[in-house]
Formats: sequence, structure tokens, C-alpha cells
Amino acid sequence: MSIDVVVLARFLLTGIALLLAFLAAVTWHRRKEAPEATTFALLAASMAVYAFGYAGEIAQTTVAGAQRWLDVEYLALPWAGGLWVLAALRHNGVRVRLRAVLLFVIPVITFVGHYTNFHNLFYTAPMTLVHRGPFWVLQMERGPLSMLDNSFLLVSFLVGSWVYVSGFRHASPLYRKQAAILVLSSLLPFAGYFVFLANLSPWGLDIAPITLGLTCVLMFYGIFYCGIFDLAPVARNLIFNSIRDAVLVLDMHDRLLDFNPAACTLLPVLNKNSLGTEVSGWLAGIPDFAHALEQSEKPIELAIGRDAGSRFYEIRKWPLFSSSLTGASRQVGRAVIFAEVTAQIQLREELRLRAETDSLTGIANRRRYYQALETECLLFARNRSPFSVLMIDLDYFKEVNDQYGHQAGDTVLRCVAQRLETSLRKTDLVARYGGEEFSVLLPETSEVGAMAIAERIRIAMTKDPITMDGFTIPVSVSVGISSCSADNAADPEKLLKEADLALYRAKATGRNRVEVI
Ligand code: GH3
Ligand code: MG
Ligand code: MG
Repeated sequence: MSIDVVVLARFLLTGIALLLAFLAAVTWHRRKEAPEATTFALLAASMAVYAFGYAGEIAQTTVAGAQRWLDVEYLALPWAGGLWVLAALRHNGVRVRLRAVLLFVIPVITFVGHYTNFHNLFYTAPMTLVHRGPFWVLQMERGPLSMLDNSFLLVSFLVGSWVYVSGFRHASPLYRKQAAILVLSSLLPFAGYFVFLANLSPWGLDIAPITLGLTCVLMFYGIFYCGIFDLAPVARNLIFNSIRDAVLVLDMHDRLLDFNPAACTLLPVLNKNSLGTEVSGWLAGIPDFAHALEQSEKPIELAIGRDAGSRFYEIRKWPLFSSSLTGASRQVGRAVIFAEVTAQIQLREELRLRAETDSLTGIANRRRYYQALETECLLFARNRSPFSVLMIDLDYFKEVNDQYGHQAGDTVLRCVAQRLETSLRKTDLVARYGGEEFSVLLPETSEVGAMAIAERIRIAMTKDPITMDGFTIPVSVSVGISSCSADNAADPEKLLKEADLALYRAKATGRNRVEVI
């Protein structure tokens, strides 16, 4: 009967050791899925060695035999505390980096201490075997190093539990169950070890390996049924299904592997039957998208719809890699993400317009005018097509302000801008160049043509005075012209300066005139 209990205990402990080894292997295999997985795998492996050593120890009937198995246990036992704390910290996102080494200073001391028993600091007297119930239990007198070893283990379990408890307190609802399981499993070995040290265990046996077995079962439950390591994919799925960006997952042959609800909204042709089929097939009806998919890997912008109803998408492609058991990774497909950027594009367009528009009159400002003039000069270098510049200044405008007020002056400026715009071609550009000075760019217009246009403008201004609030305000303009023709080079600064000079001459020679330099 007594033999049966020992065999049973060995059997149980060996089973626990195998279970821990299996757990270590599983977590090692999945070590990329959770930050603490590698540490946890090492911890489980060390616990397996401990349980295995203890299974050997309890069956011994000689001190030498029991000590041999204790040596096996001590291959793993000193490291458990450090690994336990490290796993808890990593799980809770604490970045320990090189400081992790500090957790293993005491384990190194106790590891060496156990095997050398330096100056009897670990064991103060030779070990003996005492008969307790059906077992022979190794009895030892603990020295300061052994005390340190035990205290470190206890404190480590305590710190680990505390870290898990604080993790539980801050865990999001999604992680609550997982966090609770970790707290519970972190308390169990601590409790077992405490019971053993307080001599409360049956026959003075170390029940920590049994509590480790329970921890192991709990962890297994956590991993496979509560999804400790599966929560990341769960969260990923949640994001995949709820984000507003449309996502298509394609294999290396551009066959559709997956898509999210946002993709269905954007591409109504998508349905379950599209899975496994080549995208070119069902995207044929939407050439813009098909074209975007063929483009290079760089992000591109795509407009769907016309004018005001247009929606804009930024299309990005990400290569997808899969890592094999050997750790080598190879591309297995790509994810195509369609992010709607209509609001950003509209804002960008609005900012651009504002930067190029004169706020009083709503026509182009000096900046836009200068850019257009520069472009025209570049074009001229290529096609030698003549173009002209008009510089228009209102005559005696100060008097308008003085007589009718500044606001009336503003209204006059707006009217003049409008008149200029309506009297010119769509290809011409009218800009407010300064206070009451306007400038016009006339592409494909020679000096003669520009003179005719300027004259037309001048006459139109004097012919129709501006009426407002019962007043009639006469308006006249002076115009300076400069042109770029085949025999001179196009230089924006030079053209503006010449037009200014001509305008100056028009002013000097009586105003309400057109002059060419
Ligand atoms: P000139 O025939 O020599 O051009 O005489 P002028 O009175 O028009 O003289 P000048 O061009 O030097 O004066 C420009 C005046 O235009 C001065 C300023 O009060 C007025 N002005 C400039 N910008 C604005 C504006 O935005 N609104 C109004 N109401 N007046 C402006
Ligand atoms: Mg002026
Ligand atoms: Mg003026």
C-alpha cells in the first residue's frame, strides 16, 4: 500500500513534468504571438525540470540518491523566480531590456551556492533522510544562501502576483478574463511553496510541483479556451471588421483571400463568391481601381465620381509575409487598403485656393499670377508662342476713397475685378496685383493684340461708371503693356518691370491711356 502511494506520487509528478514540458513547447512555438511567451516557455521548461527532479527525489531511499535528484531540481529551481517576474512584467508591457539581468543575480549566486556549498553557506550540516509516512524525505539544515534562495523565490512569486493583480486592475474588458486567470495561476505556486516552507504539507512533502501542475492546467485553459495568446488575433479581427478603410487581402496570384465590410460598401460587386477568384475578373467593371491595383507599390490617390460628388481614396499596398517553422519569412500575398481621403483633399484644395485668391475681389492674387507668369515663360521657351502682360492702375482712386468712403472704394475694386474677368477670355488670367492695381496675363497674344484688348478695357471702364447707393462713380484706368515675342527672351521680372514702366508713362502722359514700352 505504502509503495502504491510513492508510485502514484511519482506518476503524478512525472505527468506534471511532461505537461509542463508540453506547455513550454507550445508556448515556444507561439512565442511571436505574445510579448512574454519566450520567458513563459523558459519558465514552464524550468518548472518541468523541477517537477521531474522531485519525482525522482521522492522515490529515493538513500541520501546520495536523493541528493542526485535534488541536483537535477536545482538546474531549474533558482531561475524560476526571475523568469516568473520577467514574464509578468513582459505580459504587462513593462520594457525591462538589459535590466532583466538584475533579476538573475541572486539566482546565479544560489545556483553556484547549491552545487559548491561554499563555506557551508548553503547547507550548514550534511543532509539526512527521515521517514515520513510512506516517503523518505530529505532533511537539510539551511544556511544563509539557502534562505536567500527561498526568500527570493517567495518574493518573486509575490512580486509576479502583484504585477498580475495590477495588470488585472487596468485590463480592458476584453482582457479581464485572461488577466483574472493569470492572477489566479500566479498565486497558486506561491501558496504551494509557502505551505511547504511552513511545514504544513502532508509528510513534509514539497507540494509546489503539484500546484505548478494546477497552474499549468489553468494556463492551458487560458491559452486554448480563453485565448490569452489568441486575443491579439481577436483584436485584429475586430479592427479589420470595424475600420472605415476598405481592405482586400490578395495572394501572390492576385486572388482574393479576404475582405472587410468597408470593402463591400466601397465595391458592391464584392461578395463571398468573389473569394478565391482573381481580382482582375470582378474589378474589370471599375477600371480606375483595376488600374490602381496594377500600379507600383507606392501609395496613389484616386478620384471616384465627378466634380462636387467626387470621393477621393488613397490606395496603399502592403506585402504580407508568413514565417515558417525555421523562422524564414517569405511574401505570401498583399493587403490593399483603400482609405477615403476626400475631407483631406477638399481641405488641401481649399487651402490652396485661399493661398492663391485675393480675399477682397475673389480673383487670383499676386502669388498665383506670378506662378502663372513663370509657367508661361517656360512654355514660351518651348513653343515660342507670344504672350503679353497688362498692368492696370485705377486713376485718382484716392479721391474715390476720400469722396465716397473706403467701403465704397472696396465695392469699386470688386466691380472692376468682375468687369475685367467678364471682358477677357477664359484662358487669360486676371489678378489683383496690389491695392488698386490689377494685372492681366494674355497667353498667345502679341503686342498688337494686347493693345486692342487693353484699349477695349479702358473704354469699357470709362463708358460705364459704377453706380451704388444712388451715387455714380466714374472710373478710368491707365494700362501699361509688355509683350514677349519671338525675338526676346521670356523673363517674368523683366516683363513686369516693363509693364510697370509703360503704366508709369500712361500716368505721366495724362492717365486714362494705354502705353507700350
Ligand atoms: P493715380 O491716378 O496716380 O493712380 O492716383 P491714385 O489716387 O490712384 O494713387 P495711388 O495709386 O498711389 O493710390 C492708391 C490708393 O488706393 C491709395 C489707397 O487708399 C487706395 N487703396 C489701396 N488698396 C485699397 C483697398 O483695398 N480698398 C480701398 N478702398 N482703397 C484702397
Ligand atoms: Mg496705384
Ligand atoms: Mg491709382
